[in-house]
Formats: sequence, C-alpha cells, structure tokens
Amino acid sequence: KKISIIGVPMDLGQTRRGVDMGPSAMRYAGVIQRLKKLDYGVVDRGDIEIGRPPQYDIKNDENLKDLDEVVKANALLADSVSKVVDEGDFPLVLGGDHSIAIGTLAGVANKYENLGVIWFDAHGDLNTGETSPSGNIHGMPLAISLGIGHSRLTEIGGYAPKIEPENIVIIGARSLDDGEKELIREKGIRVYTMHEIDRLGMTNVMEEAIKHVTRNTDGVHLSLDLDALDPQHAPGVGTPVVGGTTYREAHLAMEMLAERRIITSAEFVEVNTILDIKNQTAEAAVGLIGSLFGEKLL
Ligand code: DIR
Ligand code: MN
Ligand code: MN
Ligand code: MN
Repeated sequence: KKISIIGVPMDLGQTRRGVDMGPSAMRYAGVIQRLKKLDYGVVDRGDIEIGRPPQYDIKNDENLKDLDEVVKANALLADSVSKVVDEGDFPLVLGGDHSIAIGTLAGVANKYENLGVIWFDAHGDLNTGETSPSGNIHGMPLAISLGIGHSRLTEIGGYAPKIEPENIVIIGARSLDDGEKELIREKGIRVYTMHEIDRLGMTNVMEEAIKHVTRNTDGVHLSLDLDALDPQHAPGVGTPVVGGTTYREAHLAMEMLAERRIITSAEFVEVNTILDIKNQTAEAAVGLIGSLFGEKLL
C-alpha cells in the first residue's frame, strides 16, 4: 500500500504561532526517507492552502476563533483526504494544530461503515463554543466529529456525525475541562487517562483500547497530538501538560498498533517549531510514525 502525505500548515485553531511550520519540520526530520526505508511507496501531496486573515486580528464570533479560515481549510483537507482514500492509498496527515482532525475525519469517515478512532492526547478535544474556556477550535475536533458543535464545522464534508461515541478511545488525557468531562460521561466515551496508564501499564491499555476500537468497526483512524507525550520529550507544543507518557510508552503504543495492522489513516499534529528545541518534537513525531509503520528496534 502507498502512503500519501498531506501537510496542513494550520495555526488558526489556537493562538500560538509556529505550529503552521509543523509539516515542514516533520519533512525536515526525514519522514519520507524513514517510510521509504520501510519499503513503502510514498507520495508527498504537498500542503493544503490556509487562508490568512488580511491583517492579524482574531475574529471570535460565538467563541470560535478564526472560524471562517478553519472551515475553509478543513473543507479543502476533507476533499484531499477523500481522494487519497479513493485511490487506495493510506492518508498520513501532518499538522498543523489539532483543528485539522475535523477535515481529516470528514474525508475518511464516509469511506467506512463504522470508523474507530484512537485519540492520543493530553486533552479531550471535546469542547464546543459553549463550553470552551479558550475559543480555540483545536480544543473541539472530537466533539465536532461526533456532530456536536457549530453546524459550519459539523457539516464539513456534507454529512454528520462522522463517528460514534462507542467507537472512540482517548489515551493519555490529563487536562479535561468541565464540559468535556460531562460529555465523556453522557456519551460513555472510553478514556484512558494517565492514571490508567500508570496503573495498568501501556501494554494493557493498548490491548484494551485495540479491542474497544475494533469491536464494531471496519477501519481505525489514529489522531496523535504530540502533547500526549511528556513535555520533556515533546517540548514543541502549544499547550504542554506535565505528567505525560514517556517516549517509550508512546513508541510501545505505536508498535502494538503496527503489530495488529488496524490503523487505516493517521495524523500527527501540534508540532510547534517556534516553541521546539532543535526540532526535537518533530523528530519524536517522525520516530513515532516509523514505529506505527512497522519499524523495529532489531
Ligand atoms: C483546552 C486545550 N481544553 C481548550 N485543548 C487542547 O482550549 O479547549 N487540545 N490543547 O489539544
Ligand atoms: Mn488535541
Ligand atoms: Mn461512516
Ligand atoms: Mn492536546
């Protein structure tokens, strides 16, 4: 199977500049060479165009910052991802802030009867304009994909919802807002917080998570926010939270996904090069991508 890479230099889903350079940073860290070495055919489809507001001044209607640009870019991304799937390639999306998961999922989910999702993140990304403390759309994509939130976002791709709550698992959470906790309880979303990772170990968490997302599904999307890792290993993220997964725990998770061959699309997001130290976070992302596609230590 060929891997098609799509870059999304999006930084308008939050307010810290620099995450727009994430796709360049991961390319510079050698993502394409790394995948070619694993004998994959790789096509780099370049970057999605992001509309820039004419002068930098953030619109915030309905507590949704830069909604117009986020909607436009995600509609383009959805089209592009949809074409990749139709051509039989594996879509690998490089971000950009996490608001781009809206477009990735819009492009993928209607190709499957029931799409499973593994959401690797310090956060739940389950806010709406009503519950968000920040108005940042990168804190909302999982809710949007469930069909919860502003209709201009939930209707991207022309259908809603993209996914069902019982087919989702969140791994690595340690910063959840009140509205997110409420939605998790109401919808019965499976969450492995850092507490469960400490307690059960990453091996058992992944065994259970894989069982959960494959129970009822015919494809599984991996959405990996680099802030799931501890800031020690991934300093270049906009919203670091202490107490995250170790470097090896994250790799183990990817290696287990590679063994089971369950992942049918993936995105790696929130690499912020301005906040990074010598491209360490982009390099960590590329290492994880290597493990996800079957790279072995020996
Ligand atoms: C916070 C941060 N929950 C918000 N979310 C982030 O703004 O909604 N998600 N950083 O990855
Ligand atoms: Mn996120
Ligand atoms: Mn579907
Ligand atoms: Mn996050």
